[in-house]
Amino acid sequence: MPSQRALGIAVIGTGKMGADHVRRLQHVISGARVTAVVDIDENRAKTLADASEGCTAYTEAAAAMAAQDVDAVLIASPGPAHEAALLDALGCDLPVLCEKPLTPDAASALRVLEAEQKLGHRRVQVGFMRRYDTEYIKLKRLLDSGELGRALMLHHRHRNLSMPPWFTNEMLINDSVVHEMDVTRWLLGQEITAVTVHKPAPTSHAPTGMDDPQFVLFETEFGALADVEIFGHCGYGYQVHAEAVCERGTVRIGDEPGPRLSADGRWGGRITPDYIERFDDAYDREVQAWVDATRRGEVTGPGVWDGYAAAAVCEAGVLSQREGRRVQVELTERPALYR
Ligand code: ISE
Repeated sequence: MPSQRALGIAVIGTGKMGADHVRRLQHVISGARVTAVVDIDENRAKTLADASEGCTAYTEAAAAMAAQDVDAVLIASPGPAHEAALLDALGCDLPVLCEKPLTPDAASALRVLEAEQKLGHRRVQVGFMRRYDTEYIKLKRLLDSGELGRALMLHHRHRNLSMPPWFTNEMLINDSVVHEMDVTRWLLGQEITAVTVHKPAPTSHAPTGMDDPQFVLFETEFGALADVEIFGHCGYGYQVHAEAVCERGTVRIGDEPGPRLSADGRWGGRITPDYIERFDDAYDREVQAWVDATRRGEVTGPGVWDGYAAAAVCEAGVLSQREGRRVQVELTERPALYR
C-alpha cells in the first residue's frame, strides 16, 4: 500500500454518482487520483478517461483491479452489479468505497460479509454519506451526550423532486429509505427489528405502478420507533429532515440552511434540487476520510455489517410493501470482525 504517492483509484460505474465522484477525486480530494474508470458503456468510460490525465478506460472491473496503478476501488455502478465487483476487489485484497446499497438483498450482502471475514480484515466502507453531514453529526453527538435523555422516536422526511423514469417501487425502499435505515441504526445504536410500509392514496404525479408517497415504520431492538415519509415526486425540490424525540427535549435537523432572504413583505430561501447538491459537503468529507484512512491502512467508516443490516431491513421493507403487513427483520449473529 503506497503511503507517500497519491492513491490510484478505479471508479466503477460512470453514471450520475460515479461521474460526480471522478470530479470530486480529481478536483477536491487530496492524496488520491483517478487512474481507471470502468463502465460497460465503452464510449462513456473513454470520454471520462480522456478528460483526466493518467486515467485508463476499462469495460471490465477485474481488468482495472489488476492494473499496476490501481490501489483502491470506488464502486458506483447500480446496486445489482455491486456483489461481483465487491467479491473481485476482496479477492485482490483492495480497499473499497462502495456506494449504497451494499447489495440489493440480504443473501448477497451475506456473501460479501463472508468473503471479507475470510480475508480476515476489513476492507470495505459503504457509502452511507449522511454520517458525514454536519447536521447529522451534530445530532448524533447530542444524542450520544445524553443531554436530552433517551431517544424515544425519530421522524424522518425524505422528499425528492422527481425520480428517474427507471425508478421502481422497490427502489423507493432499497435506494432511498435505505439511508434512513442506516441513520436510524447509527443515531440510536440499535438494530431495526421490524418494518411496516403503509401506502396513502398516491399523488397524481406518481408514475403508473408506483405507490408514492409511502410511510414506513421501523421498530428497534430496545423499543424505539422511527417513521419515514418517502416521497419520490414531491415536485418542488429535495428535502431531508430528521427529528429526534427524547425524554427531555426534541431536536430537528434539515431545515433549509440559508441564506434566508427577507424582501417585498416575504421571507424565504432556496430548496436544493437534488441529493448531489444537498449532500455535496458530506460526499466530500466521506471520500476524503476514506482516502485518508486507506492511506493509513485503516477502514473507519460504515462497513459491510452496516451494509448487510440495511439490506436485511430493505428485504423486510420490500416484503411489507408487497404484502401490506408488518415484517420482522432476520439478522445473522454479528461476527467478531464487526464488533
Ligand atoms: C438516490 O439514489 C440517493 O442515494 C439519494 O441520497 C436519495 O435521496 C434518493 O432518493 C435516491 O434515489
